[in-house]
Amino acid sequence: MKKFFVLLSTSFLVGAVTAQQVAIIPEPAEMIMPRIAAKYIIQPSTKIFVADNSTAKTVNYLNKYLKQQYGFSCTVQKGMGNGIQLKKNGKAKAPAGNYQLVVNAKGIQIEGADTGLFYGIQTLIQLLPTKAENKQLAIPYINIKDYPRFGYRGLHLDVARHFFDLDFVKKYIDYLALHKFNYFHWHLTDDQGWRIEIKKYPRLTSVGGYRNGTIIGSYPGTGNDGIRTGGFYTQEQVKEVVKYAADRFITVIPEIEMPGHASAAIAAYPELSCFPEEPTIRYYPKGSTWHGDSTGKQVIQSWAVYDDVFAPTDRTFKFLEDVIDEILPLFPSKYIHIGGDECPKSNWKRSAFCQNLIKEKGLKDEHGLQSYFIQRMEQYINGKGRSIIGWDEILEGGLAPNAIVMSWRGEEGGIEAAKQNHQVIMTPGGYVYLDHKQSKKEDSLTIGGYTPLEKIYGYEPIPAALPEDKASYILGAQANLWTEYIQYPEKVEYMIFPRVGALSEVLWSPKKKRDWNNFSQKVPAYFDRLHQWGAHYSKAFLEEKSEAAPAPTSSGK
Ligand code: TNX
Repeated sequence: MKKFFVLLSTSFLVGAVTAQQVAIIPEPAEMIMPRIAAKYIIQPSTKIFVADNSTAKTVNYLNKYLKQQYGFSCTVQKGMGNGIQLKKNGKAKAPAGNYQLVVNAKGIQIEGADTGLFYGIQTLIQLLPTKAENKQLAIPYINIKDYPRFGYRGLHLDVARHFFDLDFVKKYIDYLALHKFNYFHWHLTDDQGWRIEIKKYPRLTSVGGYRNGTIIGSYPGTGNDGIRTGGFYTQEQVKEVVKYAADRFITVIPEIEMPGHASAAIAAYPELSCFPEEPTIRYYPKGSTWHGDSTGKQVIQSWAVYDDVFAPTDRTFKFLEDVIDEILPLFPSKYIHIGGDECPKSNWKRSAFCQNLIKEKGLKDEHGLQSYFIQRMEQYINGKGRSIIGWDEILEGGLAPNAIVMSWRGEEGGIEAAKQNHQVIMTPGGYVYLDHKQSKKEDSLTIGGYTPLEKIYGYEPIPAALPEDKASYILGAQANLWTEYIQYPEKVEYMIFPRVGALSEVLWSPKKKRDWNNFSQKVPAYFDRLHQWGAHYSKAFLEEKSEAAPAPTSSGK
């Protein structure tokens, strides 16, 4: 294979046409174009050649894409020939996901193991014009050798603060696939809603799945919309999503929050609280307006963090273990996210039961109790052959022995965990929180923060402060989309695009290939591509640029 490349690089030159003609995001590791701008045409008569049925998932994906976008698909044939040739490598070479794509007079040849072939198709998709001319798709001769830099390339979606239906979740997964992401972190439970059916505890969704209103505007709000809202996914729907993702080589990681962010579960089963008799309204922010019944335990209608957290009782653990028992068969993922973030300790301080437990177990304090909580759940989940992921607060009071840490409060948690030889996924708020605004003059409400495209593009997942021999503990990074201020799908798209494109390059492309100038030149073509996909996106990148240009003076000079 090496020889092949040497040969090509002598007869083909890296042409000046590269940047103009081709705008692939994420940027491939190696890309060579001939000086002569020849093209191969894909049309309805083009055949897709495969060795056997084992590539069916990927072939079907391509044909569905062609049909959806251009109105035709191609016949699949066994064997070799002039057309689109998928060559499946039996044994995957490292790094997983590598592939080679060649376009020449004979057509398109894509070679790789399973995942690699799929990524090759993703690259091919971005070589296609955004519109077909007479059902013809001309693509430039090219030679690409590509592989991902990081093994974990994640995107998260919070469906608890606002619920998004099955169709949109699938669309979101499609967006991940188009950018060569391989993990979808599904934030399924929080104070404002429980979104996954658990058969043993039906009230989790019948009660915990809905709230009677939502604050209006920025926290603590200027009022309450008084609209009952919510929803949940049935286990059958969850299976559908997991399969949909797997067909796109994406693993779905479910997140079940504990011990904090548990108000929706507590509304359904008050006995999970340290103080089952205390009404939720007692914990509600003074500045936020409540709508409807305020007696007893309720699903929260405002944002932020709540003191009414899970009590670390045997009853709670039994409940959580039962939940996990229903979660595990639905999600084949090796990783199960159990939250662990932002758990206020005030109720544990007030609770005689908790104070006794701290003494009985010889724990230092409430942080020790949080650590005990997470470790006990880790043990249970490890016992079922899975690993836990937790937000970086799980470091406080001692890290669970096999836990993977998601570092969100900056890079420090990640650095600390890696130093303790724990695997880490970087999600630092200042760089990869897609709920932050991307323009200084954002026209819709956001949570705050300012993370323009250039900032996320400049993010480096391996912290400079990390000793070199610990770098391999950084599995990759993930962008998070918290949806307090994101009520509908169009806004989800607007918030993630084009920033997801920038992150995909951070995670996929070799470090030395990361070049802001090159990326920013690709942005207009990326906008066309997003438009083709029917996705909404922010044009802040263009606005900020024009803002940076000198303003004309009144004399016109
Ligand atoms: C912090 S990041 C949270 C979320 C909020 C988010 C808003 C994390 C582990 N917890 O509950 O939605 O900030 O940006």
